[in-house]
Amino acid sequence: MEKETIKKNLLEDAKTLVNQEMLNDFRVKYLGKKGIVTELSKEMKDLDGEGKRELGKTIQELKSLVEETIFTVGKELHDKALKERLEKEAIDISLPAIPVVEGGLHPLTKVVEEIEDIFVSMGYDVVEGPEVEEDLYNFEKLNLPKGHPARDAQDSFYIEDESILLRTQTSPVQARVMDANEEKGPIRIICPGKTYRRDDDDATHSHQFTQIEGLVVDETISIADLKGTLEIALKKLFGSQREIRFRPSFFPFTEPSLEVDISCFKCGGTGCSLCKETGWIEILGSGMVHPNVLRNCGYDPEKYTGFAFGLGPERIAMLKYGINDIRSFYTNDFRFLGEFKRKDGDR
Ligand code: 2NL
Repeated sequence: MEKETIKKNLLEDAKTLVNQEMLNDFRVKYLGKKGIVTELSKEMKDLDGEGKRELGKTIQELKSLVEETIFTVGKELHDKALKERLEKEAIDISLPAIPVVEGGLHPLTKVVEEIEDIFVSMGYDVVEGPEVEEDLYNFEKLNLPKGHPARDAQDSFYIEDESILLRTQTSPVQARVMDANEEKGPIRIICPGKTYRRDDDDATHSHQFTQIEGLVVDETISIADLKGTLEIALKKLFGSQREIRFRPSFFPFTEPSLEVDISCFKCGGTGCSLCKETGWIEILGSGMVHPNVLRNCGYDPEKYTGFAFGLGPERIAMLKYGINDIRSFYTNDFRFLGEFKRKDGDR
């Protein structure tokens, strides 16, 4: 075949290629074993000199044409297929989204973490301890010997016999820290956790509740440290405008003991339903660690003094969020728990 005709046909063929299969046939037709260009090269052996060089050039030109066509058309086909696939698989952003059920922190967790953060910022360690406790740590070491009238208010759940029980307060954790401290050196801790008392549940009582207690022990701790620390902590927790009031009280493990009130954060102290028209809200109990407690835990009360305090996160959360039934914290009603998602700029 005349080489000009071959070239003309080749270019005509190139225009008709619309899929990979045709592209393949096209390659075979020209460059295959019995392809047109292959056949043409067989004529080389009958030529010499100028003729050979000219045919060689022609063959090279035809080969390049076939290869370029395959490359260009191949790329076009690939791009077209990709474009079609992308269009077909495109996401319809006008469709309504599938709602994501987002969890949130439990209101008690929020209160506990907020208080932990305040005390950690003042250099306290957070310490946890066992919920199944020995009478020794839950009562004895805390100046509550057997037969002490204050034990009546802290009836517990007993394991096997009365010497092992569910802790009625978090103080045993602090007694354990003091006991275990070999150097009998300074202590600055906050102990949050679950506690248990044998109570009949109602709107304000729960047989299981949460407590946070704090303890500071060192050589020069005075009641001024107690007052200053609690004033700073409570202002951080309830706002710098709050006033703090200390009233004398009694706890078996502290002497003297102080009840701590803040000016009502709802009415500012003028009197309302939240503060029962008193202008004050009772927040925590505190005191100077009783010398017997220090001694029972291996600290010399002549050398060391300390202060301690305890508060109930349920009460704080109820006041803060206007919750009127303590049982709401434990019944896991999603409608209740959902109220606490993403509020007051929390995590
Ligand atoms: C309250 C009162 C209080 C303590 C807890 C404590 C612990 C040790 C030694 C001395 Cl190891 N005291 N804890 C002291 C005073 C009050 O809790 O009303 N809690 C809800």
